[in-house]
Amino acid sequence: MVAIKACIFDLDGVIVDTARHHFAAWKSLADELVISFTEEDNERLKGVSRVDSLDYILQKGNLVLDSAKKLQLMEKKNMLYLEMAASTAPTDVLPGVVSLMDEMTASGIKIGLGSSSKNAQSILDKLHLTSRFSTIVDGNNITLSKPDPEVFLKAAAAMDVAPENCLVIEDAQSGVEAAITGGFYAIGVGKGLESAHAQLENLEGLTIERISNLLQ
Ligand code: B16
Ligand code: MG
Repeated sequence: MVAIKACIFDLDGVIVDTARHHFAAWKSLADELVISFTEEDNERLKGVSRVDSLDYILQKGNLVLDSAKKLQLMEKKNMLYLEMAASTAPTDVLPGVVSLMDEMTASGIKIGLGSSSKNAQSILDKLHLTSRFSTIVDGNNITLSKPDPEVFLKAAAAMDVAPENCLVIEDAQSGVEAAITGGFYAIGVGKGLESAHAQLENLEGLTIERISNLLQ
């Protein structure tokens, strides 16, 4: 029997579908730079930091830019993203998230956030979810982005729970890899996340009992 004492949620793509805004913003920037940017590229960038995402796109286009220009492009991408995410509201929380959090809190399972995004706090505020978290670790608190496990290790340490007693819920290949490397249980949401302990299409109807069965 797996003893889960804490659950670390990824943000973009797990709690809310802001992943589509990240894609649209990077796509618009890549179009401007005349670099092709596909859904497949986007899959690889999920969970990856802003700077690493830009480096990936520039490398794809064989484009070398100085750090001032790169900073300018990252600011532009973030402005686009923030414009698109501005209307994010509690009704955008993905199905199944709130009921799972309610059940976990009632059962004494701590809830943490492990996101690469520097915008995580403002998105959680827009969703009215901030008070549900025992700890929030995001792109502002880490030096290495997923697939490095730093973000999850910091969240687990803040909740005083060992990785082997902690579940990570992720939609990104980089995030699942980070969780597995860090010694966590991982549930992947979406496709192509075979290295997770279990894969689900979405969180609708997910309960603690079902999680226990999935992780057996
Ligand atoms: P920002 P997550 C990640 O969030 C996104 O999946 C990824 O697309 C984005 O590049 C990264 O955050 C950085 O976001 O530019 O807002 O700092 O999935 O780890 O919650
Ligand atoms: Mg994600």
